[in-house]
Amino acid sequence: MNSELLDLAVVIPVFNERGNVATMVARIDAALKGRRWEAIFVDDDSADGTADAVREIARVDNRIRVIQRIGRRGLSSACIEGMCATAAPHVAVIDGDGQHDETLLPDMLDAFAEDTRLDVVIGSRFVDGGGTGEWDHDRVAKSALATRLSRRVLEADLNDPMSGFFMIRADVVRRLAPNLSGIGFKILLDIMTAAPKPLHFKELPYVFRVRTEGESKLDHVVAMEYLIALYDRAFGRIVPVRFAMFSAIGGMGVAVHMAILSALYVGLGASFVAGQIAATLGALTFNFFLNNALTYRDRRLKGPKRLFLGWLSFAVVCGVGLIANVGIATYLHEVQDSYWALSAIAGILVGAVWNFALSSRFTWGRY
Ligand SMILES: Nc1nc2c(ncn2[C@@H]2O[C@H](COP(=O)(O)OP(=O)(O)O)[C@@H](O)[C@H]2O)c(=O)[nH]1
Ligand SMILES: [Mg+2]
Repeated sequence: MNSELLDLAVVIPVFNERGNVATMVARIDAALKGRRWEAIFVDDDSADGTADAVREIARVDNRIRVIQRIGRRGLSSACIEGMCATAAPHVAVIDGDGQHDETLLPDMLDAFAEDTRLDVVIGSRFVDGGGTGEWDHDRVAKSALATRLSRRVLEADLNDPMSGFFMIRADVVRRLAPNLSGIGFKILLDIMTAAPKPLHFKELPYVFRVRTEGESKLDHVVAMEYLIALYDRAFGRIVPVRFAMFSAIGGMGVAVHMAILSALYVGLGASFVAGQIAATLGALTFNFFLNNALTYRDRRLKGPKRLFLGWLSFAVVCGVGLIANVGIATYLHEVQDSYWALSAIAGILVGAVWNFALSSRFTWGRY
């Protein structure tokens, strides 16, 4: 390889990592001495000014770039965009918090030179010489379970399919990009399962380091994100994940409604109207908070004022949705009355799609 030519792009997904940016650049620079590389930080408009911290360095070092994404969140999609934004033939993905061992990068590059059939080189915690450093017990157990599940999905003898640290041929990523789900945080698993023919890979050991600056974004959502990614692989094209979650939560809302109504009306002898109003508000509130925590966890509304305004817009959207639901169902029922249940289901479907579309635009549209 001609040493004048750009050989590697290091893609660094970052979210609220301002305090880690300069260290990352210095470490990558030291690790890749003598190689032609560039680093692309992909930031999801972090409030702490991560993107500006990168720009400060980029003004004096043109190997450094930043992609600042507005209105979007997500580790996988950030990595995909970074990987597609370079002319380098190899791209590496590495966390921006220093937990991955950047001194492995030259070995990864050399592996491609040694074996031209290789598509991807993976930094692995679970081969000889690798390790998870000072992980707590809970995290080790969760990760082991997820690793086992993924190995089954993959049907490849890969020891660390959940690794977030790897290097891949850029043309391979670009070819697969249209088929990647881009959801969740397991970009490597996404890439490996999207490939029509199994990719040639090699694992190199490294030890996961302890984070010293900033905080982890993935700890508490790991298990759920993982299930979402599996769902998306299997059914995502038929019913999108978000709509499925929104509808499932809507279904739970019905149960909440009935529970409140029966408690007030049957249990406490309140009037039916009062019970119905209280139950509607209760179910609405339940749905709002659950959707805020799960369906829209990446755009979660926080703070009393935003939560209240969000709740209010959700109530308005669902109120209109209810009118649409009843209107459609009544109309269909008037046209033909033999399939009354179908009329009702059509009304519910229209209402659900309305609520989903409008609330994702107005309630969780901006943050
Ligand atoms: N652009 C972007 N980066 C993210 C997002 N979530 C996490 N990251 C970055 O991905 C890397 C790994 O995340 P981290 O929270 O350290 O995960 P952990 O090491 O598994 O606890 C870090 O550099 C984060 O800043 C996201 O939604 N968007
Ligand atoms: Mg980390």
